[in-house]
Amino acid sequence: MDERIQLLDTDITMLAVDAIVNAANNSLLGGGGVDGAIHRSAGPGLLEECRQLHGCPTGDARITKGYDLPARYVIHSVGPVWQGGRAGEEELLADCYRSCFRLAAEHGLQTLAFPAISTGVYGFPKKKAAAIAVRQTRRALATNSSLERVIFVCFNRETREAYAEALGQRE
Ligand code: AR6
Repeated sequence: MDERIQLLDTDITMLAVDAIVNAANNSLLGGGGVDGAIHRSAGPGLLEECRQLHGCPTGDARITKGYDLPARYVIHSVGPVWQGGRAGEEELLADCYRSCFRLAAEHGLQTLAFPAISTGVYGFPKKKAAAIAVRQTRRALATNSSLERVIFVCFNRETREAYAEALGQRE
């Protein structure tokens, strides 16, 4: 099952996959980090479509077209802000991954790339986040046979190490 999971050190906006996931905020109207990069590369059509969605609750996800991106779709998911771990953050982050995989299944997507949702500005501990991402991905791969490849984009070394550990690899 894990041969369908791949770690890539890259900028997620470069990937020609069926969908890239955006680590968005509740407004879905853009921001910094990966969200800013995705909106910049996709062009103004993305923001226009996002405006029609009227936001998204934490833990949920919405799908749009990819516009000028090489990816066909963008799945916007809103991760929790880390508040110390007692505000349901782990469950909310798991909800993000479940929501993304639900949309991927509904749209018959075969290739999907994730950033490390919540682990930037939102401060979620990288190792805990990677363990949650890997657990939910393994579950989705076990039930969704049309999913051919799930890429975890590692934007920095700590993120790659966290995923490698979660996948049980040694680096
Ligand atoms: N490609 C892949 N990963 C990236 C890229 C990129 N181009 N740029 C950053 N990352 P963050 P969050 C990594 O802060 O913590 C925004 O303002 C980054 O290194 O983008 O969920 C939104 O609008 C980190 O590993 O998202 C929200 O307000 C990961 O992406 C808020 O930030 C997530 O970092 C969301 O915060």
